[in-house]
Amino acid sequence: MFKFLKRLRRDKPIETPEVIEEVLVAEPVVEIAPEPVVEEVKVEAPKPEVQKVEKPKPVEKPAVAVQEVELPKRSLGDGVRSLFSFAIELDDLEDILIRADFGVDAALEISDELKREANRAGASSDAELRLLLKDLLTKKLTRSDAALNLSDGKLPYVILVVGVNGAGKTTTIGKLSRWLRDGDWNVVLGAADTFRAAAVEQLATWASRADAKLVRPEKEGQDPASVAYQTVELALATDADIAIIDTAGRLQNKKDLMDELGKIRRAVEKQASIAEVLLVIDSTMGQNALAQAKAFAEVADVTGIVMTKLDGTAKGGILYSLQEQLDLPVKLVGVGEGINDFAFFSPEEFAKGLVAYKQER
Ligand SMILES: Nc1nc2c(ncn2[C@@H]2O[C@H](COP(=O)(O)OP(=O)(O)OP(=O)(O)O)[C@@H](O)[C@H]2O)c(=O)[nH]1
Ligand SMILES: [Mg+2]
Repeated sequence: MFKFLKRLRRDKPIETPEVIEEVLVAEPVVEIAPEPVVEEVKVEAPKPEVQKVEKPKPVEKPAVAVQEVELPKRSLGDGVRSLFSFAIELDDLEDILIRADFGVDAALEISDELKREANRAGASSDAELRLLLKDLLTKKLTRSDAALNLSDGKLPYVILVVGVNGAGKTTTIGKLSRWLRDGDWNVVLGAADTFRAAAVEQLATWASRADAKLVRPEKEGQDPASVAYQTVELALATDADIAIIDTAGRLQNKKDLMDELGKIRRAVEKQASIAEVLLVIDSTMGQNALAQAKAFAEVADVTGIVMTKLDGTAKGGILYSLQEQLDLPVKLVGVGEGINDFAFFSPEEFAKGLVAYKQER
């Protein structure tokens, strides 16, 4: 399980000791005062003369005390549909993987590797092949950068959530917020999808279900960047651990998208750094998902992928293609519409689901 750092709450006892392995107070951060900046100002007439001006030293912020926590366990459960309702045949494997959207090259590579492994291990029964395939997929899907970047202690962590219409951004934000609240994180949400009143209301509903604070636009069509700014402002003012910003999915073209996300990013960065830009992808979109993801990855400095609706597709291989072709980690997955239908991406659980591997086989 991943370990994260959130703000140490001094005002109340820690209520869920089972998820908190140890409480650490961060080493006091030694902030090195910058060298005084010297500005040269030219004074005109009569003789040119140089005057030295010292800028005031920036006020040093006290280090935030943080504690190391795990987040409550959520599992993919039965959310991943198996590719094999029948015995695995090595000769059919490549076709099955192609049909499940693994992509032609990956399908060939995986099926060749499985054949070699099976030969080497003398494996031929269905149970043996399932185990080997599960292990092979797990190995290929495992990356060292799959954890959310919530560990550098630079609070509040700011997460931008991007993706096309209907991908599942708002739903994912609701699920993620609830999960963080369950781990006693303080969460602020920003409704930067400002052009549809319904979008704001949808996020408001999730905010109340998740017990998160919400920053809404003061009027319809307010500049999304100003909502993002106010969201971070509220997070700072209320000592929140995390600010999550919902963005619009329906921009006309790449340039509009780039401009809007760029503005939001700059507004956030006036007060905090951006911990994650999560790209939400609907896994039922098949190969279209790949094209969308590439377009977003080009303009949005994406740091991780959220694959939603894995429960609604028998083509889970799209996750594999995306991770491979974009060289970006899948960090979170959605496996239903409910508030708990959501998990960190676990390559092993995912591979088990695809292969219908059960321990007791
Ligand atoms: N089955 C299933 N449905 C999901 C999942 N995630 C989201 N949905 C559904 O997908 C639909 C769209 O989700 P939203 O969260 O509104 O998507 P969005 O990206 O915010 O859409 P816009 O605000 O229009 O850009 C809703 O009906 C959700 O309930 C999932 O993991 N599984
Ligand atoms: Mg939305």
